[in-house]
Amino acid sequence: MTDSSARPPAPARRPGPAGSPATLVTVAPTGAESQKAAVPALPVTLDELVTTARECRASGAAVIHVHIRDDEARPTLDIGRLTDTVQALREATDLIVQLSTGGAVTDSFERRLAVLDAGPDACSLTCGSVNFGDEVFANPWPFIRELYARTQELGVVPEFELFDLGQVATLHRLLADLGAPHGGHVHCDLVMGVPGGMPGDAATVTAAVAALPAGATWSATGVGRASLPVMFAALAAGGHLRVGMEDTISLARGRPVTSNAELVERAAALAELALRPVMTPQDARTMLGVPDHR
Ligand code: KMH
Ligand code: ZN
Repeated sequence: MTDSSARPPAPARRPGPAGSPATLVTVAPTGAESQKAAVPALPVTLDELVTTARECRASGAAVIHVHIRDDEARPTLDIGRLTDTVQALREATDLIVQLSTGGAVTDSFERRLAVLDAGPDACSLTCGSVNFGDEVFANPWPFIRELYARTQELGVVPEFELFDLGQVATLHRLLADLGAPHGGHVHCDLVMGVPGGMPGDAATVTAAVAALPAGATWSATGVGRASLPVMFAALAAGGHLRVGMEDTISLARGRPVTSNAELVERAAALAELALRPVMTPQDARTMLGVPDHR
């Protein structure tokens, strides 16, 4: 038997998005790092991507974060392919289509800027450079500023990707310098557990969230074995979730992911258990300030 009068007071809750406790699930199905030969379930063709998008929508995703591949399954930022991909995903689903402007570590700034010409609903926008395994994912201030200004001109809603706490400081600088994003709402994604970036644990989720701009919403993604700790911490702290084979290719030791939908289903089940069921793409559009272009 417990003495409820002896319990400490419940911690103050951060206000939920638009008064809703629902959970936004973003799927990042492909990324630029895994090889198709090593990870056969990775969607790399347009058909595979569209099938994945449909399955993930049915499993609870509201946003798709898109990297594409060429005919040899290598990462590409070919503008024609990106444009076709945006159209195909819009025709097949009502997901919010978010193109990666991060690309692969080898992509030029020019090609990364040109991604916006494919006309997506949204894009990722990383707020600083970070060691990325043995490589560097380069995002110097002038590039960040130019990319952000271009999202404002073209009416693309950015999601601010944050790989460490220094990048949160850069996000504040960006907003102070150039003002609010298209759509008027700041939404961030904490990318945790990249070798060279912030660790994927509950203490770091708490520290990063405390540093975000007032009124911002956020999701979190844990790379590799950080996936589950970050997911539990994000759900507990009122955040949203990004999952997918860009970040996670094993469900557990010796259990490779067999489809992106499997990861979305797991995220949706945990969100349901946390009494924060998944939100629809329509509700996500309202929260993020993303108009429906379809
Ligand atoms: N592939 C990484 C180098 C993004 O999509 O904006 C960068 C990345 C971030 O995946
Ligand atoms: Zn990405």
